[in-house]
Amino acid sequence: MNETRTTCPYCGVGCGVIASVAGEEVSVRGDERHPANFGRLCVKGSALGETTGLHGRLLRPVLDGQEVEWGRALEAAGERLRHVIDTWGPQAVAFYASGQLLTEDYYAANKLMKGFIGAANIDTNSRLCMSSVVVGYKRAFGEDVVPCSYHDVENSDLVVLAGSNAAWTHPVLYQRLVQAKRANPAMKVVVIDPRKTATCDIADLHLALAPGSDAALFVGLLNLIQGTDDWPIARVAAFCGLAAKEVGTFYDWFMTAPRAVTLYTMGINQSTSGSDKCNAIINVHLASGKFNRQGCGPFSLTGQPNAMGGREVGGLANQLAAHMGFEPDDLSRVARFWGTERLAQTPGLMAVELFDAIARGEVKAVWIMGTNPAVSLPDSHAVCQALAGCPLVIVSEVMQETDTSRFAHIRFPALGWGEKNGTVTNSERRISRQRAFLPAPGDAKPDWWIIAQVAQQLGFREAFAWQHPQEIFFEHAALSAFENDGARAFNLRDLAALTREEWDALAPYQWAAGDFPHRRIVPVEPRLHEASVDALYPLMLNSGRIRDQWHTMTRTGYVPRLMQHIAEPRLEICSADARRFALGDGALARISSPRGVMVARVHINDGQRPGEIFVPMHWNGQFARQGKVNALVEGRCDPLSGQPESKQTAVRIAPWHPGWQGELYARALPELPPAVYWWRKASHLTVASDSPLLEWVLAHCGKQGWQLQIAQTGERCSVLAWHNGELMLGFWEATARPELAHAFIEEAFRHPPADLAGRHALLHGQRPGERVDPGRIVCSCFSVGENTIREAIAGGCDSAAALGAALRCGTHCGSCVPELKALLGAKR
Ligand SMILES: Nc1nc2c(c(=O)[nH]1)N[C@H]1C(S)=C(S)[C@@H](COP(=O)(O)OP(=O)(O)OC[C@H]3O[C@@H](n4cnc5c(=O)[nH]c(N)nc54)[C@H](O)[C@@H]3O)O[C@H]1N2
Ligand SMILES: Nc1nc2c(c(=O)[nH]1)N[C@H]1C(S)=C(S)[C@@H](COP(=O)(O)OP(=O)(O)OC[C@H]3O[C@@H](n4cnc5c(=O)[nH]c(N)nc54)[C@H](O)[C@@H]3O)O[C@H]1N2
Ligand code: SF4
Ligand SMILES: [Mo]
Repeated sequence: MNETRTTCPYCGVGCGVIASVAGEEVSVRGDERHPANFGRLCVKGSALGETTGLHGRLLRPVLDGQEVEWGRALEAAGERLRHVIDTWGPQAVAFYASGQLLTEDYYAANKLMKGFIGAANIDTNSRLCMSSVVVGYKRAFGEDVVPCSYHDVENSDLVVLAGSNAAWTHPVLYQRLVQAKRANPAMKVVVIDPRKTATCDIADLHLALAPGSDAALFVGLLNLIQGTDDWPIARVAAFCGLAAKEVGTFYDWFMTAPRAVTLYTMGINQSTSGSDKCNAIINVHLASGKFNRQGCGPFSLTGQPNAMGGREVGGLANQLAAHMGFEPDDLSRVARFWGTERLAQTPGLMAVELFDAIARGEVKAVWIMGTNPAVSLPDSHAVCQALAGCPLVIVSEVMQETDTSRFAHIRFPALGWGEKNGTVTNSERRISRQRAFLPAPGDAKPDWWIIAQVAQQLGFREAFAWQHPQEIFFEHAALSAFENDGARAFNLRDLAALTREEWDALAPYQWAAGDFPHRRIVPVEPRLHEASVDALYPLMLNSGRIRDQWHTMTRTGYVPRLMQHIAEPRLEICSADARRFALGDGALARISSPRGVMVARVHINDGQRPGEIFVPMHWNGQFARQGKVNALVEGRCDPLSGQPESKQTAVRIAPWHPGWQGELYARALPELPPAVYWWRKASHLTVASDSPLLEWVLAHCGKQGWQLQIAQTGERCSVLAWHNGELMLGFWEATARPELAHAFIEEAFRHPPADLAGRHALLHGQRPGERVDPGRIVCSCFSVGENTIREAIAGGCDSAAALGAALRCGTHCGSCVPELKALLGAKR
């Protein structure tokens, strides 16, 4: 069996993975030698082997809806881009890239746009994610350099997690923290988040502050450190909606801890004052001296696997390249290095303004690579309209159908994880190799190759003549070192001389952060979010991630194991608000803002503050009808960073009682009539509508000539459709949601029940005999369901460890332990 050391393509922890291929089977395990994870993987990482199949993959170039050869697709892209540039100038072209591209891809895209097309209109989804952080570090240190490493998190006395649900979003780093705290019980953990999240499981203090109020908390702390009194504790507590005592405890701990590290992510960055919040955090570390030594510092965690690589390359519209900006010296240096006379001279359009410019017709051609803006940008109806009206949309994708690729005139099939070859940089500035261990499927090609080919079509031959990603890496490393007398900390001089073999074998490499010679405390005036609730829109909507899904679900949404934990868009709301808005647990609700509407299932959770609800960011048109939260979010941005306020939107909410609810299983899922709401699960669709779907299902089966088995009792009906002894479709519908033995139904599609009794039980959606349905899956690693866990608790298991011993749940990646504890708590 062949084993390949590579890197996980999900979060910014950047875990090392060992992949092995045996026939069609791909299996993965953690790489014990990788310094990010030392062998651990989370649920998503462990399920990587289940994502490498070719289901739904885009395998051929598509031009105006027709599959074509590469030559034709590249020529068309070249001609059409050339036409736009010749007619309207380079400013009419834009690239929208991604922190999930490899460094080599990113470098190629940045060089083509800024260096040769000659405008700086290349922005990326990192604008929605890390751009406030970049402003924060640059203002404080003069350069975008992260001053911490993972071992600082383990070797600290106080770990503050601000706006981070690391237990679900950076799970392996969180598990490292769990272990460190176990080894050193004196270590304290503070979680700052309006919601009580899984991360709070190990918190000694949870500050459930008012949304958007974080800056005051840190400005108050700075006041205390510096002995000034603009923001005394009482003022901070009032601003943040916290008790003065809680604030006081946090300040005490920070002041007395010999070492402290603050981890911060989207609860801080995704804000109209995100840059200031980042500086408010950095300030307390600089002022207290808890900086640039072990166990200390302001540590922004990157979200995507190569968000940091993108920052190194300079792939944002307001950076130039390799930690250089648009100052005259930098412009001259980069122009000489690239050998170009057309280098962009001024910053380009940032994501939200870029799509506004497309809507206004100023940008006439956009090339989207490795991101799904129709889902992930705020105000997604406006984004879709902009794309629908754009004369030239090019999309480089691994998947055939996404909400964004619907608008593409040209689709380029890209290689995906396991097929592509290059480097990524994680949160702690560590460069790791992603290595290919699968053959290129169909006509799919590496992103860098596609970019280089289009560049050649545009006439830029020598500058894009690379034959291998190592050549691009070499150039990138050389640029970082070019005329670098130490003024730029980002310097890969040591890697610029690697041979192809050495680059192939490159072990994880962390670049040095330097000594931070320029340190600045940036004055911050705390501000709240700009979204404001009123009588019409009385609730604040927060959005973010769930444990087992990755962003717009293109890769995780089809993996049954990952769809079990949370299978529908769900709305978390406290019980008082649920009563106030007449919402029952498990019922459906419509959430609306002035921008749009979505439907989600109510999940009552008293870890939500009154007046605030939470909805996952993941669902979209491929997985649900009206399940997309960004349809509601407004495109308000931080003026310095351009990062949108994705975490706060004023909304209203109303129960929706559909007349009918059902579950539809089919070998090939049909397209449903427009009035039906649906949610795609691993194996079937859940449906809801105001009038019954039964007749439509019968007509659909009739058209196929299938044999029908129907049962109707009162308001409940069931349909099985058979063809040549095989089950083709199963449908259950009632006025309330039918309870079914889902695993039994799934089995029946592979092995239909042989006897009559079995078929009868199947028709009623029940398993013959009385085996309990395992219920909602809590532990994805071992597929252990909530009902099974409750049963074990009733049978005497009284701790997470006891449950683990009995059922194995929680014993692999550990991500479900907080939920196990919640179930144990509910019992008591
Ligand atoms: N499972 C999973 N993991 C992921 C990803 C994924 O899609 N799925 N994506 C990756 C990416 S790209 C990113 S950027 C990271 C994001 O990682 P995180 O930032 O940890 O994830 P989020 O869920 O977006 O938001 C974190 C928390 O911010 C809180 N929050 C909201 N408003 C405020 C506020 O005003 N103040 C404070 N203090 N907190 C607030 C939310 O309640 C939420 O719990 O995750 C990475 N890891
Ligand atoms: N409301 C709200 N909105 C948010 C957020 C939030 O918390 N709340 N978070 C924001 C953040 S932090 C982020 S990072 C974004 C993420 O949002 P997106 O970047 O839009 O999400 P992804 O699903 O990761 O999109 C990646 C796309 O690239 C494709 N792809 C995968 N591998 C490759 C490859 O190798 N090459 C190419 N060419 N394509 C590939 C995938 O199929 C997918 O369609 O969402 C942002 N939007
Ligand atoms: S923690 Fe992040 S990098 Fe590590 S296995 Fe999980 S998703 Fe992959
Ligand atoms: Mo992100």
